[in-house]
Amino acid sequence: MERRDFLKSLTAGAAIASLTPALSAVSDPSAAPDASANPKATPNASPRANLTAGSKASPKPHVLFLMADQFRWDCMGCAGNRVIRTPNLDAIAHEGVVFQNAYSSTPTCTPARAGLLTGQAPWHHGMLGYGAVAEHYPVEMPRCLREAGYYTFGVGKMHWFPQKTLHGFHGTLVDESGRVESPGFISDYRRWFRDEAPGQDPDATGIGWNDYQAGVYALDEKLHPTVWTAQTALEQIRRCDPAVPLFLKVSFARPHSPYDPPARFMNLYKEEDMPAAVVGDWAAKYAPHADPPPSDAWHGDLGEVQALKSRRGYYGSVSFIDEQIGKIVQTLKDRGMYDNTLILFTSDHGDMLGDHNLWRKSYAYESSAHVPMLLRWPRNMGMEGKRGTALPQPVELRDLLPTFLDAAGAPIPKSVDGASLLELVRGNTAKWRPWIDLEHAVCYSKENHWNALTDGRFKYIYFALDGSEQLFDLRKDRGERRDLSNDPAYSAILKEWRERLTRHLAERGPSYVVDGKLVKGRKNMLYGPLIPVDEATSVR
Ligand SMILES: [Ca+2]
Repeated sequence: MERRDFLKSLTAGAAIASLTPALSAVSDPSAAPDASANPKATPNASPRANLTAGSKASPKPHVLFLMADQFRWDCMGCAGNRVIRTPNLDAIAHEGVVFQNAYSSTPTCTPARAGLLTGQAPWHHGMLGYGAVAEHYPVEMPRCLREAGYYTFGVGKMHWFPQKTLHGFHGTLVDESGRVESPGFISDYRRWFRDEAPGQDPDATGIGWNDYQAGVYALDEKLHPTVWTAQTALEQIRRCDPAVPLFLKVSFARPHSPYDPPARFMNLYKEEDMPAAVVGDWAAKYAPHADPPPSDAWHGDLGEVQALKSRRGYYGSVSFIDEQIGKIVQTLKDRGMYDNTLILFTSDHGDMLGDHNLWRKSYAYESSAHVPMLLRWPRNMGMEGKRGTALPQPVELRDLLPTFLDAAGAPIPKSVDGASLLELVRGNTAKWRPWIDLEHAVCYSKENHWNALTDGRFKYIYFALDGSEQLFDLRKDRGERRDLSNDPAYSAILKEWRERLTRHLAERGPSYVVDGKLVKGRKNMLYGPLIPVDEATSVR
């Protein structure tokens, strides 16, 4: 199968059952917003907003922000993948749009989440690689929605520091995948697990947080963090006041490893049906590995069979999340809120899964930096003719905050670099950015330190250590099998993109650009000068 045959994707929508909107809002006087989704869990909550129930329907659309961690752009039926089963994500695409060229500018967890929080480009929010998200930014997504009159709640993986930071949410219930980075921190999921399954080990499956191995979840699936995240979210929907606009962020910690779906999802797939890893004509240098390879290897040709095994567990994890997203959407319908809800689905980055002999993320390549992006808007916004279509413009995580504020009818702060995706749905494409910037500070190895640009047609990558370059023609070669940087037929295109990157980086000064040329061998910079400094803790 040509799994990257993306442009034909939305014909898959023909198989999707039509979604009948609920016509009347349910008024439930006992359903006032309540931060405590689970009676056994204590939400990380700041003082409650003064929420006054008015008419039955919220005057502003509810916003459901769905994200998953390390979710590849091509692992959805609506992205043209003929193997994976994602009927609920496909239904969102059928009712909305797929952004065909959506990227995470800095494709690891924390800098990607800084872009989501602030609506800014990496240089402007200040995280150029995998560091710690600042405790406060002048403009933050949950705070902006709260100030726009929303009840704001976050569920699942935030990956913020300190780990109970709210960034303006009225409350959160978090699952931090076992990470303990703040003194005494216990995630709400782990606290719940301890009460729900006393004496059991939440990590009993035995696969690490960055491992390439896959395995069936060892415990009852109702204990799995994917179920906990969805259940906690839908309890918020059941308890909320539909008259008050709701901003609900639901952030799944999977399909990030461990690739540990329950057996019924692992058994949806066979190894022989999995797409093989794609290996470019330039990628042999990443094939060698220690023997045996470390369980969390970032590179290495671990064999065709291992790539298929990893993919089977990953695909099972994706379909498991898809099922749970279906339950969240159904709860919105049951409460009569669906018709008036904007839904956005994305991820912080992808997962190489052995492509180009690489694993995990932080690379400029499609499997790592290209992310899924689906947007479904409420009925009363119109634009019916755009539903079920795909849009080619380059979009990025910085565009989410202005999209939500646009839907809320709230002003977009001047500091925001992103733009509302609804403008593209409206057909206002003339002023959209022609390309998007990507980058990552040193990660795993000093060679993995790069800047890149792409418009979804071409991708240019500049490696800071030695000044080497790569150029890919994504229209002909979405798998990035052939590096064209030394092909004379592409020399003018290469020069054009190099000059674009030079202009883009000029604002950063002589550590990046000297005499109109990109600096080779520049020093690694994890935080830029614009990162907010937390005076209380002197972090950074
Ligand atoms: Ca991540």
